[in-house]
Amino acid sequence: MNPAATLAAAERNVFRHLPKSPPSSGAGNVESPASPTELWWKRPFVLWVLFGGLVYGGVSLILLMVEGGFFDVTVTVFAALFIVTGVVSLLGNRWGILGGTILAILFVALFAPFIAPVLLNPANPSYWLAITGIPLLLLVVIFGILSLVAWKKGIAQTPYLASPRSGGGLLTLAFVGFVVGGLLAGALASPLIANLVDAGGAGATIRIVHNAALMTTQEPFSPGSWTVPVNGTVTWYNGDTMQHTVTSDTGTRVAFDSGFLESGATFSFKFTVPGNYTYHCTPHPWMRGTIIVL
Ligand SMILES: [Cu+2]
Repeated sequence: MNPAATLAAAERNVFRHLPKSPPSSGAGNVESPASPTELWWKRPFVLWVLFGGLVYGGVSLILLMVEGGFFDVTVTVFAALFIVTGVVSLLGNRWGILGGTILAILFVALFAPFIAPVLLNPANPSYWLAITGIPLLLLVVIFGILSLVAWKKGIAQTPYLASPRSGGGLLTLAFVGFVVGGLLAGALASPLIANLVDAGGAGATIRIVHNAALMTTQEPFSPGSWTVPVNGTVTWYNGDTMQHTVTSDTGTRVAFDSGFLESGATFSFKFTVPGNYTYHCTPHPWMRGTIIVL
């Protein structure tokens, strides 16, 4: 056998196993981008991105509740819907992709006021969830919209949606790089920042202690009871890694409210009317303290 014939035989042997070139776009591809009989790992790459982003969002929300020790119905519903739409998207279902995209937009719009302060404070225990979850949801929105736009043509026939070796793959790589970087930065910076915040506030009267929001913390405002003369000023210092408020209970003779105090922030109030002033933290109403003005 001559060398050329050997080579040709070898080539036939190799290429025999490769799938045939995809059919040109047409009516046959309108219904489903991935036929149900197709092997799961051969599904268009974009479906894996949507699955990964949505399931990560759902699992993050569950972790947030487990770590924070709280339960919230809205958060639970979002977590469940994220996971369901993620799985349905992977199956190549158009409604799953539409649902997941709308869900991601709705979530960020609804929870932006809660997410923004967390993103600004790397000492916050939920920081890593926010800094990694939000870019992934953005990726879900970008790819969700692109998939819906390309649906008629077929996402398996759209190179940047079908294969990771494409512009879409590069975009995903950039986002994943940002997520990994965010996780590392958060993990490295948060203990340092927590220590710095805890070390500050020397001039303050009352400290909001580290882990003040945990129900097991005996004196979230320390000292819990403080006496000042009339016209005395009290200064609170937030030594915790998350936001708190100093807010008078309803019915006190003079109302006061610090608004949200970031880690390391202070709030001062001058008490001009004698009386007992009980106060709390708005997001954590079990955090309580008393000021006695004589
Ligand atoms: Cu609080």
